[in-house]
Amino acid sequence: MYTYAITRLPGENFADGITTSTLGRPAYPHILLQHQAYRQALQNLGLEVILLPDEPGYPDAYFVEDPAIVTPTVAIITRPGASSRRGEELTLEPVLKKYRPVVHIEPPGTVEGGDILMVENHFFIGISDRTNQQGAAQLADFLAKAGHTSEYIPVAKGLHLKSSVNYIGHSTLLLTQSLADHPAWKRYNKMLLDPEEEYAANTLWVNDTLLTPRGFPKTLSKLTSLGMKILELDVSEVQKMDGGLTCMSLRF
Ligand code: CIR
Repeated sequence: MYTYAITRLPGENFADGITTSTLGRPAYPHILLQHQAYRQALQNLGLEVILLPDEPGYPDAYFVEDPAIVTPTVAIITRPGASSRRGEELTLEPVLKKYRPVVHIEPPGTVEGGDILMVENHFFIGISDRTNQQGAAQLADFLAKAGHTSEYIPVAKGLHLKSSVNYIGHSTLLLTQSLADHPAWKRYNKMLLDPEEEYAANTLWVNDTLLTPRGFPKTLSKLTSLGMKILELDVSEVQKMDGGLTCMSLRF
């Protein structure tokens, strides 16, 4: 069960962040409403939601999942592979220090939290354009010292590992068909996404409720079959910036 969620307000210039999406330029008033609904959903699930002010120099900084990884015993400040995102951690670190001892990924390592999938005591570390081998090795070392196991997964498609696979509780992973055959998932039940609904891989399991992006009916019906509580959230403006539900909070 999670107790806290750290979030950050999107800034007025959030549309200047990095994106590969062709869905169009997102609108500030809309993302503010979507972010507010997201925070409210987390609060309704019993989390204390900490809201940090926007960071005008860092238009992607509301994707707080990337500059840090929080485990039950330690917070790891990452070193994002996207150089424009280095520095987002400066105002995050003092907040994390209130809850956890803090350690750092050092150059030449790069890691972004979107590549890190925690499944109970085990961590899957995506090796991607944003997370390199040196960063992954440093992270694996920190995790081992904290009593966790980990393994590496190559990310061939999508921005981050969690763009394609997420844990939805009850020993089940929600993942794209292209990732499905990887031997790493053999211990888990697999729910495969329809090829035109791959964005819905970024579904967030919080305190036994699934937060899933609105607009993916096939995924919704598959998730419904699990019998868990499900909440659909509109994240259209977040999707336009290559982000999703997991990216906008650090949960611990
Ligand atoms: C970026 O490209 O870095 C941001 N526009 C999106 C980051 C999304 N974060 C995530 O999936 N964890």
